[in-house]
Amino acid sequence: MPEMLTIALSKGRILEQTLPLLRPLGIEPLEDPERSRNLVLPTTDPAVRLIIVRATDVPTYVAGGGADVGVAGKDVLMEQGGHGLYEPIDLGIARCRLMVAGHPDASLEGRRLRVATKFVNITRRHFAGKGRQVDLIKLYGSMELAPLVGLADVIVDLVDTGNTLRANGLEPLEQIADISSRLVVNKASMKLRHREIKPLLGRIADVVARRD
Ligand code: PRT
Ligand code: MG
Repeated sequence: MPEMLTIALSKGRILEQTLPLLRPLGIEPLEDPERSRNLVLPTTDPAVRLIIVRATDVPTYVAGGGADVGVAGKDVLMEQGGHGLYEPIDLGIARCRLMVAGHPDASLEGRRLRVATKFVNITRRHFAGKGRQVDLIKLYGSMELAPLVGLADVIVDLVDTGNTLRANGLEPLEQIADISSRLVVNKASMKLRHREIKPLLGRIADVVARRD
């Protein structure tokens, strides 16, 4: 039997929105991934299995050969650098925007800004590009809290509906990037397993194109 093709996905919106792209290819998990405790899930295609990892770990698994293919947010790829990966398809799923946000009266000009975020690399680059030095405050979640309690002047976070910001009295101040999820491919797999991966990419690209 040829080696299994392994696809790395994360629970939540990426899994939810990727499964409909794989279904037309005859790839469906044999058990409910959101409920199963198994981290390796066989699919209806005996040559394909899914592995379930943290969203921020998808690039690491794929670059390191733990998976041949994966789905990762562009935010994660921008933050981590996307080294050792091909990024051939914009899947157009899990869309959102990466924004600077703060109190409506927060000024981005003037004195040195304190910026709370989990995206420290993106944030440093963004402000450096505007010739601004900022004090970065690395957080792992609940960024919206930081300006409320005076820990930071502004935050850099993902925004979809804007409800989370509004609920905390914050608003978007500046857009950094449009975000969607990308199909990423291990570089060695692309070469060595070209005969399996090339058609898979083609069929996924077709499903994505038919949706727009
Ligand atoms: O949640 P966990 O800590 O396990 O990991 P994760 O947050 O990295 O994973 P997940 O599944 O939440 O996000 C995976 C990917 O989905 C991200 O890397 C983005 O590319 C994409 N995505 C799309 C989003 C959102 N939309 C989004 N709205 N990721 C997070 N959010 C959060 C945002 O951080 C904020 O807390 O939702 C909140 C804002 O939403 P609105 O609708 O209130 O504006
Ligand atoms: Mg999350």
